Amino acid sequence: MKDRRKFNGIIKNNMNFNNTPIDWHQVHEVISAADRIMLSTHENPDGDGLGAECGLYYHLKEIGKDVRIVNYSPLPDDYTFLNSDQIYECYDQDAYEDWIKDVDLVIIFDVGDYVRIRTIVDAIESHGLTTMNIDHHPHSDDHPFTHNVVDLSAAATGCMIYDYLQIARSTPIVKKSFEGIYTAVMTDTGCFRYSNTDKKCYEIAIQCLESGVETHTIYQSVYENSTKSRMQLMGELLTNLHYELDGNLAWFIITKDMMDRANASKADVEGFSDMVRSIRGVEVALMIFEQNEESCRINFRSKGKYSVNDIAKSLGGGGHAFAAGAVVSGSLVDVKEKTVNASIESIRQKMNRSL
Ligand SMILES: [Mn+2]
Repeated sequence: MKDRRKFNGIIKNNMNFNNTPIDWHQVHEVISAADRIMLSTHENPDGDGLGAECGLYYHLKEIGKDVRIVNYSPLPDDYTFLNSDQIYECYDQDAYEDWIKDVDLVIIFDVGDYVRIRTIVDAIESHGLTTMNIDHHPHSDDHPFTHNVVDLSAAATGCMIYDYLQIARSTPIVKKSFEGIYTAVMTDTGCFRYSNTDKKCYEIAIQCLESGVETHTIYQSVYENSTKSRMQLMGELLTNLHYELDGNLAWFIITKDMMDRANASKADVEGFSDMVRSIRGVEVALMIFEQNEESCRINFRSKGKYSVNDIAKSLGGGGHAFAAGAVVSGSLVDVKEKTVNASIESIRQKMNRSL
């Protein structure tokens, strides 16, 4: 692997703003020096990763960079409104080899964990590409990135792109960038409702409106666009909720059979934990989603009284304090027992402590 400190022939100090005040001018220096730039986000991308990509893409395109957005997963249907210029590409090793090998800088958004860009990691490693992580998830100091730019206080990665564009541009941020940034902020704050919603989110929203973004259309595209499969699945899981600890914890299962019966896709499952968390008295919602016979995806949402990323971490995952998840190997029966027990135990301790 080539020396990570080398960048365009110049030895540079690697940046590591690991939740320390970010000097966006340093970030700007690195981005400015790169010609060919690849933007990427985690598998099964959400509005934040996709929106951050879109926000930066239109800026880099405008200033003449050879920029492409290459993701491991295809664009989810809900976000096609961001893709009128066909900016989102889906990675394929053979098709991209030629372009990727000469990439000067890979900027990865909202990834949480490097491995969540899946096989794109192999391309980065095999060509020794320079990487920049821009994220609001926690990362350890021995992270694998050349440059690390983390702000845990940012409500969305999209807010960080807004910060960057403020210093990078002498002209106002263009509407197409703002459409991405608005999508990022709107989705990661649950439409300006979650506890991470701060003054800056509203400031960004005002800027978006002033630049002509049709915020209601973005809302409808993301939130009023449910498939019938999703509704059928929702009906089934709502009649099978389990409550523990006097209703402080609510959990539910989505089996492969349920998915098949509803003819549902992974995207149809998004947001179910948030919905269950909205029940009165429920502090933590837990979803157990059977992926196959060997593993389940689990997802925690907390109202803010009890942290859940420690539970996710103990099961091999991670995330934010109040929104976390993991992929747990084992049959559904095993994962259910392990996960529900660990959750009950952890939340019980936290409830006792707060008495
Ligand atoms: Mn995010």
